[in-house]
Amino acid sequence: SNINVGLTNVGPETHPLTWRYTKAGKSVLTIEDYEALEGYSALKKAVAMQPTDVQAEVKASNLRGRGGAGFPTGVKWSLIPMGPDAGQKYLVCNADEMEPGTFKDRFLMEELPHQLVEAMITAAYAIGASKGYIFLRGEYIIAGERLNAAIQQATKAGYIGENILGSGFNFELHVHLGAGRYICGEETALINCLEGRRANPRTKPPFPQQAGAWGKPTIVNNVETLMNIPAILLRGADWFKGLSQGKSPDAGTKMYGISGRAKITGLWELPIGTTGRELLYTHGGGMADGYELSCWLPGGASTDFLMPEHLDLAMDYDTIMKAGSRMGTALIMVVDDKQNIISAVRNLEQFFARESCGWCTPCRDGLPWTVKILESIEAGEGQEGDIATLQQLTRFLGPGKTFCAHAPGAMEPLQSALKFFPAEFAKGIKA
Ligand code: L3W
Repeated sequence: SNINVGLTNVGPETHPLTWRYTKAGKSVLTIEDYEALEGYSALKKAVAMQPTDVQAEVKASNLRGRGGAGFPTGVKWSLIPMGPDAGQKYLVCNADEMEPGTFKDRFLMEELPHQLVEAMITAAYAIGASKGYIFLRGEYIIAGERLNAAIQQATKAGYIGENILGSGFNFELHVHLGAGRYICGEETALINCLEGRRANPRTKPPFPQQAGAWGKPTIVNNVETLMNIPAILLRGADWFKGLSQGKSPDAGTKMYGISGRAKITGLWELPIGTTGRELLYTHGGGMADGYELSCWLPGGASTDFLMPEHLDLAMDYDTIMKAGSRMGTALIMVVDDKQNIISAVRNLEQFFARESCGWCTPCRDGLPWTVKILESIEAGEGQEGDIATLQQLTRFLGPGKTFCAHAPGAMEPLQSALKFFPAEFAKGIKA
């Protein structure tokens, strides 16, 4: 992998996600190498427990979804019907990582494919799902090859298939390649795509836990979320809760990252609650020489910009929410003082406009309109009233006005840029 990973001296007691990679000093691709590093021991422990007890341990750990929304994983699992009459259920891993500036799941899958496979078998046991799918971004060729190889090895070793480890539990696992659409990362669009339908989001409720893939109860979890499960089972919920820092109840560690003009860009597994300043200055070495920080996106393109004065906030879900943004994927994008903020926002909105599925009118028509206005402001050709129109669009495309979170997410960088950089927008209006 060409992803720069800043890991030193980490171990299983502090780094549930990446310690095997550091310990091995390289990717852990074969089942032998993985088993030599406690691999599949969490699954062995889990199948000796009642599925609902596995669920209870995950709920007690306070693990929250790492795809961006931070929904409590144990709560999500507890909404799936259990018992002998529950019928067919599915476990789906959302590996359609396409959030701009986000490359954590790619690293985890490429370097530690067995950890995701073990996590999925364990999670499937806990929720009683006999079929699992890894919905993988189509461009993630290496991850696909390594996951398929890991699934083959795990099947040969008896961890996948019939009567796993004598527990009576049966499970099959498949990698399903996406075709390169951002909207497939929205869980209901993902489910439609998996079924071979057009990837439009579905209305919620019903949530997938009640009616997901092929109308059956389905749990959709992000790659990073799932890859915490083996360590939670091996070391316990209290240990996991003790890994985070800061005041929030958020538990565990997080893959944090940096892109943009920092000295060092890449990925770090750090305690949840690490500040933006520690991330950027201690791990990223600060801004590149000759550049100053203008603003930053805390977690992908669909979050609100924060300013340098927000760097001392703990990067956890609630603290960043209170500051007016969202932690999202926690891979920050830094914008420097030489970058035209209008061009940066136009670039993001072009991405969102291109990736709209076109299902609902505000998103399909509102995003290209947003881009058109931003292009004219960028060119210094903005008309009187354009800024007010952009403000209005942030409301018309905001939460509750569209079928899914795509357009509201797209409005986050725009609304915050309008708030923090009014003079830059005004400069683009023709006198
Ligand atoms: C049962 C309820 N379940 C919510 C479940 C829901 C879903 C999860 C989150 O994603 C995020 C955004 C960006 N009963 C429930 C319930 N759930 N209420 O919880 O749901 P929600 O609606 O909060 O968020 P969402 O619409 O699923 C939006 C992030 O996704 N994003 C892109 C991320 C991209 C990547 C990537 O490329 N790796 O992660 C774009 O917006 O951060 O927070 O499972 O069913 N009452």
